[in-house]
Amino acid sequence: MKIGIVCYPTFGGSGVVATELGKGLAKKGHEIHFITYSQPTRLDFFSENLYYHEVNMEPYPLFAYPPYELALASKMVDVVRYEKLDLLHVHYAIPHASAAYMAKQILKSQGINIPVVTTLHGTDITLVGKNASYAPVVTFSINESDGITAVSESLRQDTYQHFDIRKDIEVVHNFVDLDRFKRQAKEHFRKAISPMGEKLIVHTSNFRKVKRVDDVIRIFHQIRQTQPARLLLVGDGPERPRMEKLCRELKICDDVRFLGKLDAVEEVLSVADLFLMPSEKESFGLAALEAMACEVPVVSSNAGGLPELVVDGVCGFVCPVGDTRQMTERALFILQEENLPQFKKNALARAQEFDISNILPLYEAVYDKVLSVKDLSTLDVPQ
Ligand code: GMT
Repeated sequence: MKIGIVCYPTFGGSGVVATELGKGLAKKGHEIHFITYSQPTRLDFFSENLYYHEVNMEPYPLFAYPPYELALASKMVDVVRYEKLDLLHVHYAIPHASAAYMAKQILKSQGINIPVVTTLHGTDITLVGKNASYAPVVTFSINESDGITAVSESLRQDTYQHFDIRKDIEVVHNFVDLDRFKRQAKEHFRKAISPMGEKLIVHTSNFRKVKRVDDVIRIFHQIRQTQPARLLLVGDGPERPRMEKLCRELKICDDVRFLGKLDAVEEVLSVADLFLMPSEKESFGLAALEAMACEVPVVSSNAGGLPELVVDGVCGFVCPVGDTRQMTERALFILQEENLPQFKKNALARAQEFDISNILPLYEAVYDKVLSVKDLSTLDVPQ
């Protein structure tokens, strides 16, 4: 198949899922065309089946807000037409689903029928999408998609609840490439960070409010009163200055390292004992899955799709959003020497269920389905 993938090329989970999906499909022999405004973060190598088309924006003094959606739709038209794509798969509804709708209509006027699959990732529904500024367009463009997927059952339900959707939404969970995300021997790194054998606790996010990084720091502060530990924070974002201030107030700066945006997050996860994800909203929790693949148990909130990933009491614990006391108790339980090895083993076993090889065929099935409907719609039906 020749597939166009539209996504945000940045560090966010939706971009990661889209890029890894494209890479996985290319390995299986599909021809993948990424259409984005810059090279996706994890697409930094050459492969014969992978193509990249940059969306160009012409600046003009009149444009207080450059019309990205129009440039994107025009690029989609171009790529579908000249690369003869079979379908478009857009990740994150805003503005990708509506740009795809526009491209589809333009192509239709040129006699080309291109099916569109939209994957909903989370905040496009639970936060930004349901805002009145976007909701009518989001509702319309989801309904106009030929296939719709959501990354968890929770997100599927949220979508039906907040929008008037009249089509089936299929759940296709996030996935992980276990060849990349696996525990590596990084003992020298561990020794450097925890010279006295302190337990290593990791959190990865884009430091937005919705991630509740302050809960991470407060949980760590409480853990540290019982258990010697260090906290590694991977990622960056708007909340970081506030978090640095909080560490200073709690006088824990010496035990907290802000590592910034790291590409090789699996190296940090390889030395971790525990991963914290206390998010306010989390449609799936890809970062937690990547941690589990590296044999790191997770203490998370019960937001969104997290309970679909973290099996309570088996590979970690799921606690009410904001209940830092319960999260601390659960974390201390996991970190006990007699419990930790089993939790680590269970974390890996759970992650294996979400291996890319199990999830990719589900997306291929969605593609087959929309293409078979397309084939029927292009048949010449006698009048
Ligand atoms: O979590 C983020 O802030 C990034 C965000 C995104 O849209 O890029 O991630 C969302 O999509 C991921 C991949 O499907 C999910 O694993 C995350 O749970 C989801 N984030 C939220 O719902 C907050």
